[in-house]
Amino acid sequence: MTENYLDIASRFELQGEISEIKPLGEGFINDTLIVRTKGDAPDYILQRKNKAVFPDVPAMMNNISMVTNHIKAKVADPMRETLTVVPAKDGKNYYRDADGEFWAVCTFIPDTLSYTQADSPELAYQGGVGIGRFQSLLSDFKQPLAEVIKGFHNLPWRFKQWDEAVKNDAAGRVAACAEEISWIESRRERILAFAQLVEDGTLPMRVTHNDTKISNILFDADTREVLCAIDLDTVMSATVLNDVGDALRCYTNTGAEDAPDLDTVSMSLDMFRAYIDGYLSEAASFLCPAEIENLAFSGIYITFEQVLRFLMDYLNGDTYYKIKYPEHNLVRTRAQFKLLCSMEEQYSEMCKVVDELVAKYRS
Ligand code: ADP
Ligand code: GN1
Ligand code: MG
Repeated sequence: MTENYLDIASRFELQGEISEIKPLGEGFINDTLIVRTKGDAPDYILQRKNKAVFPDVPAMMNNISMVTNHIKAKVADPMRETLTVVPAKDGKNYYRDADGEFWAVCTFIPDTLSYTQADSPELAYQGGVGIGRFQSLLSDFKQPLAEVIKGFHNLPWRFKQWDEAVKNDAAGRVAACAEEISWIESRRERILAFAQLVEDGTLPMRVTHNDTKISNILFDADTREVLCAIDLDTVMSATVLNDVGDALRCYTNTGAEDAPDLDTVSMSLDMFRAYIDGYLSEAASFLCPAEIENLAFSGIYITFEQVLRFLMDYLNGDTYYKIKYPEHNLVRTRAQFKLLCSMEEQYSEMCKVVDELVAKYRS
């Protein structure tokens, strides 16, 4: 066990004696560790929050505390149905070390299943239930939430960053990426037209998760049903379509997000149906017509955004996402683009599926 981790963990109000601290999960942004304790004391999740990505960690932790407290007051099992933030010994919900790094702890929820890829429609259905329920539990949350990452799913803002990245060509990769850059440019107008629905208020702001890939949901190991949404760093006020779109990007992909073999990547309409079915089982009652109308398109716009973000990071010299090898962000870009094309090809079928499912829940 690294001495430093033990020292950091000891700054928090933990029960029990620590037996082990080791890395957990596959996140691209934070460093996540599990803190095991002896005997009956709970285990914990210790995270170094990425301060390059989250410029105001205290505001982010405040968002997480407010939202989890709101959920706890409503659910049957408050220790399992949402995260529990563990305070530092000085009472703050984070600890800042001597190097200026920010750390946070939450209670580890035992007897849960966690996935990096959805492998069955049943799981996709449960994932949809999880995010629909998360939004529904927070539908009466009225306190203002900090914008933890400026313009996170705001496409006009992403295009501003994109234009800068292409102009600056920081890593000298623009010339070699002419084809990939054309994928973005040829869709700019269509995507910005959609973003207008957010700008003009046609799509309402609600409390949303904003990072809904399957690894950010826990499932109950006994029942295999969804338990709760975790990784709440990006909880903000936004359109619910960000959550649906990001989840569709993850759950419907027949391959990995970074599959080098593009033949493995496509959008599964069965997984699409299952996810939307689960989501609407919780959300049909509160969604407005404009949200319903754009459920299918949400997969396209968030997958487009992810192509842009991976490629932009590659052009910037890999400064944002953790990478495992030098061309990783380019491989991710190409795999996500293949998924985007598959969604575009199946768009009319996706719309039909949404219509059928809306009829099921609204009849
Ligand atoms: P990252 O920012 O690294 O993605 P996450 O908060 O998503 O971090 O955690 C990484 C993984 O750790 C999750 O996918 C899940 O498997 C596990 N995990 C995180 N928090 C908990 C928790 N409170 N209880 C049980 N498992 C958890
Ligand atoms: C990041 O933190 P993690 O690994 O759950 C990213 C998401 C991307 C995702 C791509 C704060 O999620 O927006 O969609 O990688 N999170 C942040 O897998 O940028
Ligand atoms: Mg995560």
